[in-house]
Amino acid sequence: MSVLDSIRSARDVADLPVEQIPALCGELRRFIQQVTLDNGGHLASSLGAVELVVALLRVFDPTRDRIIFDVGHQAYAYKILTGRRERFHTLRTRGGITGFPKRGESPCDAFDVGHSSTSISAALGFAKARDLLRQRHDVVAVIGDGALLNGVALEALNNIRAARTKVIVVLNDNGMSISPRVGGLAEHLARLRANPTYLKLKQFIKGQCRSISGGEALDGALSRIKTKVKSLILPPNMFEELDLHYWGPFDGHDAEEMTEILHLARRHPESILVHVITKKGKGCPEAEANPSEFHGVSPGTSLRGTAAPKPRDWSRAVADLLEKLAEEDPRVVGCIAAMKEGARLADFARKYPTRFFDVGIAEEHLVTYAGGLAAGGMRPVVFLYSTFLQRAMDQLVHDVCLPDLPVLLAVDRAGLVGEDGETHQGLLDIAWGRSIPNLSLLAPRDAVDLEFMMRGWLYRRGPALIRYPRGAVPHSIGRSPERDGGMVPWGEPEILRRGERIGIVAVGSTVRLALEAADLAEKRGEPPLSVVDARFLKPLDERIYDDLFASHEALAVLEEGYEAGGFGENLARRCQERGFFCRVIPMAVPDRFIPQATRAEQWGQCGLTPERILERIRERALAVRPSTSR
Ligand SMILES: Cc1ncc(C[n+]2csc(CCOP(=O)(O)OP(=O)(O)O)c2C)c(N)n1
Repeated sequence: MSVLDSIRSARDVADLPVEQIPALCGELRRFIQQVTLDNGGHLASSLGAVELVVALLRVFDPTRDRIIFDVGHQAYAYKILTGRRERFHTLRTRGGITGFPKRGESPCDAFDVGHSSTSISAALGFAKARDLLRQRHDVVAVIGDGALLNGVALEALNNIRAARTKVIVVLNDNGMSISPRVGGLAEHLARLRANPTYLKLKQFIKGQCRSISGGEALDGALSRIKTKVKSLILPPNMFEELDLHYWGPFDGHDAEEMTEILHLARRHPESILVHVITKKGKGCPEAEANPSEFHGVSPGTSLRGTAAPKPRDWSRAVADLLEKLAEEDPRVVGCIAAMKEGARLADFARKYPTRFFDVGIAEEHLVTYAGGLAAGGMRPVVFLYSTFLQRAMDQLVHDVCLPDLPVLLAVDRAGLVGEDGETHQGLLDIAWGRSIPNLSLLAPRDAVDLEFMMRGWLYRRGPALIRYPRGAVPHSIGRSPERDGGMVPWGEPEILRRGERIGIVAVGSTVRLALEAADLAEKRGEPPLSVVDARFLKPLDERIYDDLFASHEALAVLEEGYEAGGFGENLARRCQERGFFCRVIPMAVPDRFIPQATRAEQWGQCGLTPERILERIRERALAVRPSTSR
């Protein structure tokens, strides 16, 4: 029986003889690697946090203490050791173990996470609630060095003194975000990491730990540490300046040392930050050598590179166009928040190092920074995943759209994202984007329109948001040879097929689906359906839509976004207001969080299949047949 087999619950980790810990960590690593390569997920970060997780579970009781992981992408070992080993092979699949901690999945998951830098705020909240309810347990935030440099985390650090409570912050420092971390504070961390004074202090704390047996000895040790700290001439330390005691740096792969330090931190009377150094990808040579590539892997990845070559994706197409536009116009610059790899911007960054800005995980700053660049005369293209744009909505409204600045938001992973699940769905940008004055909202169906739109933005005024989904980019959809080269003008929808009484208006990624539904209707001998590619969700070409309302009894509207506040709802309202009898039927994502599954499964769950679209048209439109107003 392996050591891992003997672990049924977190309690067993605490009771494990110390000499078995290395074997446990090795087995955990192999298990995480195997499942993550098969199912996809966050490999390098989870491999780097194995000993840290084991140490946390030897010191804290996860059912009583609250351990809050930041992002949660490093918590696979935690999931496995807290009763989810048997189901771990279902990681990130439909109905399976989720890729991030989730309260509904286990009582050991203290907080739902996925977006970065929330752990210290949540920990402070938990600690305050504990104090007010007169409970006694520990609250621990485990945060990476990339996530720590985000505004939300810094706001929480700033609040620690005022909150007058106790939290333990474990800073898991691997020197990396997805790519190497960037910025002035990042360098501050590097200095702390390398500082010999702190190393001496570390030796001292370690010495004290070894000598501690009971409470009295601990008190003595702590006060000696305090005196010692004071007696040392310490270089500036941002944490100490914020009244947060700083201990470290420690070797995060020495589970025994980590256990000792966490025991001590637990008994320390005030809030404390324990700085732990780890290696991203630890134990897997390929991931250690290339932690960015193995940060997140897709299903079926092999360590020697992905088995099947992947088709060109939307991110690549947008990144290539950025390069083209940058060649043509020296004002064009690219801006991103720590997602260079996902957005395929590494080539651009190499080619235009002075015109590429990675601000770290700092979406709010990113958008306002782009506003400043635009006001100063540049043409910034801001790359954001739709889900992370949520962080920067105020900046988009206040710092870009209100001053009507020429910023292009390239919104990637817009729509259903698949295995990352609920936290990462990009379903709100249409509803929000539509409501913001001055912002043009564009959804290309293929690479041809993508280029037309990006170029169009460059030679026009004002901000625009262009949304595109995860996955392969079709070069061209529904373009007849005679029409090629003749693009439909800026702002207009494109009528791809003219049917009789019923039509489908499709947004971006759903155009192909609309064509498939129309093909299916034809195959079944039903009256031909019109298919319209909306292209521009805002502003709306009112004349063309009035014509469509007038000439159709029913129009289904497909979009990969929430139905509430979506494009379909908007068209329905408009149609009604203008007094047409056309029935507009929004077909989009229903009003709930959509859990992890493949993207195709999620489309199915939301009724976005040709069969279901025809059924819904039949149910809603053909049941009652009003006369048309022409
Ligand atoms: C608000 C937000 N922006 C971007 C991301 C994408 N993301 C996930 S993990 C990660 C890097 C985090 O770096 P760090 O905290 O140092 O952890 P590491 O991966 O190095 O273990 C990023 C940028 C996110 N989850 N949330």
